[in-house]
Amino acid sequence: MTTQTRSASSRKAPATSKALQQKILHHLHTTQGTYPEKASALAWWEATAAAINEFVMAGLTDTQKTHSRYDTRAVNYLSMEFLMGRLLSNNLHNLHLFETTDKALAALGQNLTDILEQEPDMALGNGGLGRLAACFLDSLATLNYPAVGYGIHYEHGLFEQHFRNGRQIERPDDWREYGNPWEVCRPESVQQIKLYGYVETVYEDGRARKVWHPGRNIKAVPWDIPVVGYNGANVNILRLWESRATDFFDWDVFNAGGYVDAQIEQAEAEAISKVLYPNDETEAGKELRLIQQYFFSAASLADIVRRYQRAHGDDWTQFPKLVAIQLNDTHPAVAIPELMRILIDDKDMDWNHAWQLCHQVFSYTNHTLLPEALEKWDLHLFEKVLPRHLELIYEINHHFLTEEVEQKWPGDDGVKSRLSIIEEGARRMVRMGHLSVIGSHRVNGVAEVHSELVKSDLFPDFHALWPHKLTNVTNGITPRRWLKACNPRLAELIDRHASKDWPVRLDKLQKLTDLADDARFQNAFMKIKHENKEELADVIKALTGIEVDPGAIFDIQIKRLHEYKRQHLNLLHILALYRRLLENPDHDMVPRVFIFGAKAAPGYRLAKDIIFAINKVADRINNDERVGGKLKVVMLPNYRVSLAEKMIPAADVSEQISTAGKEASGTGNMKLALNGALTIGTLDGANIEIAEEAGEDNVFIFGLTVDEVKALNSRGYNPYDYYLNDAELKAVVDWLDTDYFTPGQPGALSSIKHSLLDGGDPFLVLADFRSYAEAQLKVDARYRDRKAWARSAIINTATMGKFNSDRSIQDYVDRIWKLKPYPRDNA
Ligand code: CR6
Repeated sequence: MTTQTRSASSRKAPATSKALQQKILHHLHTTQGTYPEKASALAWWEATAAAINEFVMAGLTDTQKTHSRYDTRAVNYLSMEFLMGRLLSNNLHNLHLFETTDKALAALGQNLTDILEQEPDMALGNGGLGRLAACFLDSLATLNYPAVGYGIHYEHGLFEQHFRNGRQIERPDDWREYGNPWEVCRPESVQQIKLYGYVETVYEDGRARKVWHPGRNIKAVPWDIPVVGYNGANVNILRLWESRATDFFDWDVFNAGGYVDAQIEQAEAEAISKVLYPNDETEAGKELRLIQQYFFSAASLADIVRRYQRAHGDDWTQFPKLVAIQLNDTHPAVAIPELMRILIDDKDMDWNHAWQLCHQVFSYTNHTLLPEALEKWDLHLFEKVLPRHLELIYEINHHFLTEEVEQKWPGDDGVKSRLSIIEEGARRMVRMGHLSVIGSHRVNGVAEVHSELVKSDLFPDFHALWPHKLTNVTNGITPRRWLKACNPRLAELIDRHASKDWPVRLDKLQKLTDLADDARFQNAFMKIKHENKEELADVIKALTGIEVDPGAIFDIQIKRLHEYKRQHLNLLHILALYRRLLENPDHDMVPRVFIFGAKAAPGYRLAKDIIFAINKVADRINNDERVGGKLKVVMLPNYRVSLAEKMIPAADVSEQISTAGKEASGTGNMKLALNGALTIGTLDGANIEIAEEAGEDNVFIFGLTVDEVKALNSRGYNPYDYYLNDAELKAVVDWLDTDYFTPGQPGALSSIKHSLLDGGDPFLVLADFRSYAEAQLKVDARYRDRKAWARSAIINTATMGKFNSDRSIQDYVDRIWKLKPYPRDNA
């Protein structure tokens, strides 16, 4: 057996369009119970998905057989979020069935593009962290690494966003209201999950044993979503757990007239997987959230242990050789004490042996330095929900502090209290980050600068204690979804000018740098960008009624709405441009369309106010004749993966303007640059590495650096210093206080001004404003030189090879997971 990724030429020939046509018709008849003249677009989508599923399932069973034949080491990727988006188009591309299906449907009088639009996004995540998990699954399958994604089968994914009078309104997302053709329920792998109750110490054979008497039992039902690798590679699974009431509910209560109580119990059990918490980067601290975390971690571990024991029984020697478990942020950190509980309480293992196994299998990825996102649980809440786990955490902590910390820093109580899993204070807290670091053999950050800050600022004592534990794996994105599938014209141009295997060897795009000055190639490249902009203009018109000119610069900021991401910095600059145009209608600027997409956490007031402000400013500017079409502002509603796929190929400018030190990595920055957008950004997260790859000439860097931010903050930052010394800045900030953008409602936008001045401007918006505005002038100047712009755009596409998520996965494999690839038999 070879351990290489299969090349394009060695894969089996895909189906003919005739054969596919038959399959689709067959499913239209037999699974949809309808016929072509009558079928709705949704039925066509279902039938097409069912036809493609035949190939998917064949790949899945072959992969599973291969894994069990070779008893493979696998990574289990535990994540509360998987932002998968739509699957049909992706599966068609990865199976090389896109054109064939297009033809097959055309012969049936259907249009594939319209049919693809029927699929609801699988939005089981908030943003970057969840989308990263989805890209990683794509790469793991493509590289033939044995892997299982484990998460939660949320009934409602991230809320649907609507605007009412410019304000964000949330509506529940119902992605599987009418079923979902990709998922397979696996009743044979159901798990029972315990919660609440108390712990009893029983003495047996002169030994004390702990017995947890749970107060509740919940059933965890697994749903498998196949993850199709590119080029007929492996098909792995994403296993999502749904919560249900257990079967052993109390029939006596039920019969005694407790019908309603029984129903309530059922509703409570089902609440666990009911809804995704819509907070990006903030910890909710709610009991239900802790239960969600435990629920899916415990179900996943039980499944991992079951799979292991099926082959190895009670021989635990192979466990760390076959099992790697990655904690995607601290959300599944409770898996660490849960594995200890299984090994010690259920499998009768001694502490040291159990801890050794634990430590060998777990590793943890940190995705943020923001204090509000570093999870801590109130100790009493934790004890109520997971009494046995709290005991185990105390014991882990005791061993750690008395053995490791005391050894290194004898008698130092300061360092002990800093490193303790338990935070002492008015309310005692369990620090999940500490637990994750202590229980893992490797901890990584997600971009170079972020990983350095994890070492120096977040976990300096841990770094001193274990200098080799902390490492970096820079994030990546799958070029299959984020170039091949979403930007077919550019993909085709690259096929012709670089090499055809770029979707698995993204570094081969480098060849395009040779063509960066070639006038014909430049024209072809820019023509594609223009066509993509025309398509996005149609989408904008359809969604908002706003007409935009594809000849203008399309300047795009897409990401969650957060103060640290500074959409309001972008907004202040838009106001400055508007003001310049009002003061001088002949003001010379390249026409620009600022396009936003962003959801705000429903409870995040200021973020919602910023959305409102963008919408109100957009209303005013877009309807002001005086700007002469030079300026347009668009906020697209309900930003999500499938909308990103339409926006990214059409971007000229990519806004990556977070306060330095705040954005751990960013991954939208990579997608936009790969599709030929020029970044305007701070030296933050992966922007730094993007600038290194593309060259500083091909990006527009501005603003304070991480060190300058630190220095300014320690000197004492006063936003008034900037506000009072920059007339234009002062004017636009003050503008927010008038009713110019909200006629009849003065003060409707004042919260933004307030946060920037009396609120202390925690993200240094005013400090970076001037440097940002100057960088924007450079963007304008570069765009006037069409050749120079085209050159930079091409170089951006050409140099993004590093950000292939295949490279990230290979880094994880080399540094952390130590997996071997196993191409499936029969492929
Ligand atoms: N919000 C980071 O903020 C990073 C992703 C994936 C984030 C972002 O910079 O690219 O993770 N962090 O690593 C968290 O979700 C905690 C994010 O998506």
